[in-house]
Formats: sequence, structure tokens, C-alpha cells
Amino acid sequence: MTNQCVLITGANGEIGHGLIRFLSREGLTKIVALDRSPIDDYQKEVEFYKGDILDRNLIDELGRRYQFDTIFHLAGILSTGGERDPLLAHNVNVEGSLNLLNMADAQSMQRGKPVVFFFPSTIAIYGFESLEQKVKAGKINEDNYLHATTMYGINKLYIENLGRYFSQTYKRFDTTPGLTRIDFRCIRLPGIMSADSLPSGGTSDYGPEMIHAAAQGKPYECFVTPETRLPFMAMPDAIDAIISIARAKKSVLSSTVYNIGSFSISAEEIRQEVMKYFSAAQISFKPNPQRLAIVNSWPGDVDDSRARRDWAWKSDFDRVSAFRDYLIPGIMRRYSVSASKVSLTSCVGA
Ligand code: AKB
Repeated sequence: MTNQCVLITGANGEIGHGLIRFLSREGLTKIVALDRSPIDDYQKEVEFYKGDILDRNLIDELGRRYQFDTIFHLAGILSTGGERDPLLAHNVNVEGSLNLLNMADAQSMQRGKPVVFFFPSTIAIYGFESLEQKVKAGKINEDNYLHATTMYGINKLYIENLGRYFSQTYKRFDTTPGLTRIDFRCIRLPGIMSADSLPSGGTSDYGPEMIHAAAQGKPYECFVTPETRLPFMAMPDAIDAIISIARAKKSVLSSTVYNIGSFSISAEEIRQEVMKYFSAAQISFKPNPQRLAIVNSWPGDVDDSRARRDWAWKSDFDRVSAFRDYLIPGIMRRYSVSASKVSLTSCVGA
């Protein structure tokens, strides 16, 4: 993938940082980044634009200035943020995505070459009626329980459909022969845990927050119950999945939408992993009914066999190695925790 030009929206978010770091290290891609706040660390390697995805003039201007091979559209308002201001979330998540899809469509048509449009969907597009139904369902595939309960989940599910529409039947009555459409690809991400950054405005945030608080010696009150279960993934796996699907041959993709899994873990099991390394960590549980209800509506695990079969998706980490080899060593570096303060027998990768 040499001399490619990519656009990353939401570049200052957690995944944006990880993606920029990966592409910069590789050094093969021209990176154009967009965010409402500057990305301090990477200004030299990246052509950065400070702005909003709702600014249609800016998006169209980027479309005129660059020829994008791939657009990683990461900007959006997450589930808890979205419930705090549902109309704003709808506007940003839907109208902002539409602006990007429209620009990608114009570029694809002008160049006669489909722009790859990567969209991060989420387990929040699923919705269970009750905790009992969630537990009974176990690992779920892409086609069932599509009853999102949050504005964020509803927006993501709609954009999954809108992206497929843009890639298949948008402008169906246009008479241009051989109309070139965008190449829309999306994965449904589980909760993500990064050693380098903390999420904000999500509802799976209790996982990473628990680990980061322990490393800083801060007490943490977890807002779900100990038995609350979600699928989670370490950030390097998420970046690997995003790059892999964006670069997969079109001919192997049987769908525009894929689950990807790594490990399923309860809040109590996260606490136990954290306690292996930070034995003095003070973690208690004080469920917040509204946030708990959101997490209880999401699956505890996902069936990712479609991604494994089509584009050879495979997570590099399991529950134990995600903590031992990635999260704990990275978080210790981030907060300059000295090795003597953690239980080194557990910290093989430190
Ligand atoms: C959120 O909690 O909103 C996100 C997600 C699971 O999509 N992290």
C-alpha cells in the first residue's frame, strides 16, 4: 500500500491516535487528519485540519484538495455522551457521516475508482430486551438482535445501512454508464482498552478506567455490577482489524459488516486481572442504573466467524495476555509506575 492518501476523521480520539501511530511508523501513507481539537503529538507527519465533520464546506474542500484512497471515518459521539444529548449525537453521527459519504461518492465517481470507506460500528447496534435474554443468547452473529437501545447504537446501525446503500444502489437512476460507487466496509467493535489513552463518553469505559485508576493509585467506583459482561479488545488488535479490513481484497468480502471478537470478560474478572498486578488497587462497585441498563442491552460475546473466514481476522491477545503483555506494561510506562510497585511475578512482559 505505497503512496496512498488517507483521511482520518476523529483523529484525536483513541482509535485515531492508534491508527496514526501505526500508519506513521509504517511510513507509506500520506495522512490527512481532521478533528475539532489538535493532535499534539503528530503534527510533523500529518497534514492536520482543525474542524468539524458537520462543516460541509470543509469536507468538500478536503475532497477537492486531496485524492483519498481510504477514508477512516472515526469521528462520532459515543453511547453515554449520546444519551446526554441525543439530538446532538444524531446530528454529529448521522449528518457528519453523510457529509463524508457524499464526498467519498463524488471522489469515486470523478476518479472512476472506488474510495474505500471504513466505518467503525459497534456492539451497541445490538439490543436485548432483558438480561436473561442476553445471557441466554451467548455469542451472537451479525444478523440477530438488531434492536439498538441508545441514540448512538441507532445512529451506527443506520450508517451501516446507509454505507451499504451508497456502495450498492445510491444514484440508481443516474444514467452514467459504469457508475463507480464507494467501497464501504465496517466492523462492529467491542469495548476497547488502550494503555495509552482513556475513552470518554462511552459506556464500556469502566474497563479501561479501572486499570488506569489502579496504575495511578486512585480508588475506582465501577458503575456496573461485578457480573456485567461485555466483549473487550486491546487497542493493537482493534488497529490490526481496521487495517486488515481496509486492505482486504474486495473479492473476499461477502458482507459490508463484520463482528470482531477477542475476549469476553465480566467487570469482576477485569478487577481480578488488575489486582494481579496492582494488589493495593481500591476497586468497588456502585452501579449506575442507566449506564448498567445500556451495558446489559449489549451482547456478552460475539461470533466473529464471518471475519475469520473472509479476511482471516484473528485476535493476537486473549484475556490474560491482553493484560500481561500489553495493558499493564504500557500503563506502567504511561504513569511511570516503578516495577517495585507492581506484582512482578505476574508482569512477564514488563
Ligand atoms: C461505547 O461505550 O459507547 C463504545 C462502544 C462499545 O461502542 N465504547
